[in-house]
Amino acid sequence: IGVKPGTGVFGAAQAGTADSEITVEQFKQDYRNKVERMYGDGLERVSDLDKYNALVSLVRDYLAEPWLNTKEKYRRTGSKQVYYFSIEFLLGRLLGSNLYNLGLNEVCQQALGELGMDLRTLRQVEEDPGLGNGGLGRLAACYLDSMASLGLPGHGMGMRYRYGLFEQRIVDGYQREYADDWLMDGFYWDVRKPAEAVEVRFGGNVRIKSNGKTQYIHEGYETVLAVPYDVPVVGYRNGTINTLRLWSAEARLSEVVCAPQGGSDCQKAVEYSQTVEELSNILYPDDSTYEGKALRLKQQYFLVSAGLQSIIRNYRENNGHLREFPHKIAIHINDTHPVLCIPELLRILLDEEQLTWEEAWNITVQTMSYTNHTILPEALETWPEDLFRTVLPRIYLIVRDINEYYCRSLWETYPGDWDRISRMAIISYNRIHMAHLAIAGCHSVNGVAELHTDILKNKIMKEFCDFSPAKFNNKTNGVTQRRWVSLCNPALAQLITDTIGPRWVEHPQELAQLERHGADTAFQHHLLRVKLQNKVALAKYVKEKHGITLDVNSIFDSQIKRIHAYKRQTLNVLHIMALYNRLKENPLLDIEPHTFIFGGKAAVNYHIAKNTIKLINSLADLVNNDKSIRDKIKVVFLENYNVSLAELIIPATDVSEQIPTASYEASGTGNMKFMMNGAVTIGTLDGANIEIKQAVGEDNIIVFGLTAEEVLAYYRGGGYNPWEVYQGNERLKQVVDQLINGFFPGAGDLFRGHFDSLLYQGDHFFVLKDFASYEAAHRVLDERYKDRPTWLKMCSANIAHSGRFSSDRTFAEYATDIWHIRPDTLPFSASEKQTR
Ligand code: GPU
Repeated sequence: IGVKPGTGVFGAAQAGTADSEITVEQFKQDYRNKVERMYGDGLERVSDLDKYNALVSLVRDYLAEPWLNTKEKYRRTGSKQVYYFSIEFLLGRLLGSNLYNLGLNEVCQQALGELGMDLRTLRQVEEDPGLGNGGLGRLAACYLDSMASLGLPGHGMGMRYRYGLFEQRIVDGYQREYADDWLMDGFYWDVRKPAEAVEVRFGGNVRIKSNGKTQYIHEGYETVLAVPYDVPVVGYRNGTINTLRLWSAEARLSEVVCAPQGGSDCQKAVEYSQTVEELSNILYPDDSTYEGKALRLKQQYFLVSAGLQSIIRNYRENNGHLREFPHKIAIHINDTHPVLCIPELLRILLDEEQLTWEEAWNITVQTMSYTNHTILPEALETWPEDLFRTVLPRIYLIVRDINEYYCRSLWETYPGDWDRISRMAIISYNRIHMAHLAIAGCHSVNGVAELHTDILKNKIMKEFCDFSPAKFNNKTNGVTQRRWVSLCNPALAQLITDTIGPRWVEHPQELAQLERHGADTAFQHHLLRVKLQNKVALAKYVKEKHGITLDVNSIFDSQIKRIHAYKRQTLNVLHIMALYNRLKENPLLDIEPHTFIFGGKAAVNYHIAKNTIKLINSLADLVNNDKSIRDKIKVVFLENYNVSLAELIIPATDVSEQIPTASYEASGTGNMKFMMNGAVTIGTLDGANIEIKQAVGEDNIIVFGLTAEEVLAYYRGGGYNPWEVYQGNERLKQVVDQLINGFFPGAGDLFRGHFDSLLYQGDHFFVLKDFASYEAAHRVLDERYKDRPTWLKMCSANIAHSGRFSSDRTFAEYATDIWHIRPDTLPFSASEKQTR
């Protein structure tokens, strides 16, 4: 099959479509025509935005045929379809990744070059669709890429928020939030499908009608129109184009305007449409916490109901009885946010299909699977029963029935054990426990890294696991090497391909071949050059955006992620302060120059996290302007961290900071992206860090700090005494005191909250406890860095062993273990794929 790099082939004979090739000449012509037809003007006279839009539109034209063919093929073969429901999809920019996956990157680059344009510039015109907060949303996006690239019939169901995650600006060191108006200039990737809109019902009441058979009549409800927008999800050079369906809330205005007798009531109609559209207006900007707001519950039901109705409508068009449903459809619930899929499917099967409870329940459980992403108690969603009943009266009754059914089955195993049953119940103390609902209603429950799954099984969900051990399993997260190496670090991708050939892009486990080259001087030399080039690019950005000059020969040490107490940005800060103090005491101190890079957003109401941002910026001001330390250290906080910024920072980083309090970070995925780009991790034994250590071996990662077991043992014993640690470590005492003693000019009592949490509130996240060990780990790191050949060997080992952290691996595991998609129902068998 003619997949020749550089010729722009996006054909897919293996998927049964015609092979088609776009030459540079063809591309140029198509593009000129496109611009002229869209804007009625010549290429020379339109803006960059117009050029970008025209390019997207052209790419859309090119992928129309394989998109249609993929849909037809799924219909024809009747293969089982997977729907991944997620309240967040953090896609990042799509132009680059779509061109790359279509195999059109080089053609497009060359064609635009010949037209006097630059693809990179146009790629930067694109707004980041920020339809997610962080790890959970980005994971969903990586999975979409892998499903399509593996040729799996897997689709996304999500929300088309009018405003994405807020834009962060730093004003005087503080975070300020601005609306993310990402749709302002239009979004040309998706297709609005008004004909496929469905109605979602809220409020009202349920009347029970009994004539032989009980019927539930939902009345007096309010209807919201759910309109789908389909985004193509392009597989890597395999002709597969899956669909991400994003739902938007709209009002049926015509009905309102016409309703009142004696003239229209436009004012009311407008108000009404605003309240309806509020539903899909904003993404809740919280990470790993939830706010019990009615609007959020409505959003969750809106997504679930719209998504399920459209799946069932489509199923009915192509299949027979709903009894076969679990053989044809798998529904995956990404954390508890879409867990109402369970009662909603039951509602359809019971009320609309008139199935018996047993039948409906079995179909539901066989169809549904659930991933848990955190053990943080504040993230485990529960809803007040009253609110739930008011907003979703019919669903409430169904959840009550599920609760009764589940509790009865618990009773059979644990007769008389009321305590246990009330702890495990779905409804207890007037609250509805969404995780319990998920466990009861799914055939599979998985954690996202081995340690995390162990903690679920042995602690957080122990009683559920004792009751139904077969449901519980682990699926360690992964990230797509296409976006996170090929696209964001093309120089590294080229070096890898030059060294071991191109197969690693589709078979990332082949990266292991790099191991042999790790000690090779020529390879090391190239690796160093690639890193330097990426550092230069980042330094250029930092200079332009923040006016700070970075030393590209310094160690780039990055901690980029949401700001959260458990992720311990504060530990990083205290260590930098201590380093700074040492330099002040001894300006001749022989240390490697360091650049400490931070980025991340804090939830809008998370005050201490917002103050951590101010703390980092205060430290940056102090350090960067102190001539006496002769630029040995620099600190930068990069504003508005998002997917695109990550694509710039990660390839330029030497040291990856993964330092959460052990047991708290379910997996982490940034750790994997850094590793693939040859950064060395300094980290705690938490989440996937543990598996990274297993993969690279202990010489190629620097670990420190308490283990999860130790942390949990301290909690059982009522915590630890931070004062002892503080009194016993001079350097640590100094930096902790500096939080409040005027060290930061003009800060006054700003950082008193941090100080108090460390000393007076028991240092819940063991920052002081882990400090000495963290400092020691940093010294080891510096030693290794000084010995450049050793360091470069460590970097290569990280790249070489990153294959198992590809989301392709994760997804193949989900497909076989959870969704039971057999290889023979795949569009092409594993062996065929090998021989392509
Ligand atoms: N995570 Br719950 C989020 O990003 N947001 C959430 O609301 C919840 C979890 C993260 C975990 O914190 C992180 O450890 C994990 O790697 C990621 O989900 C994907 O599983």
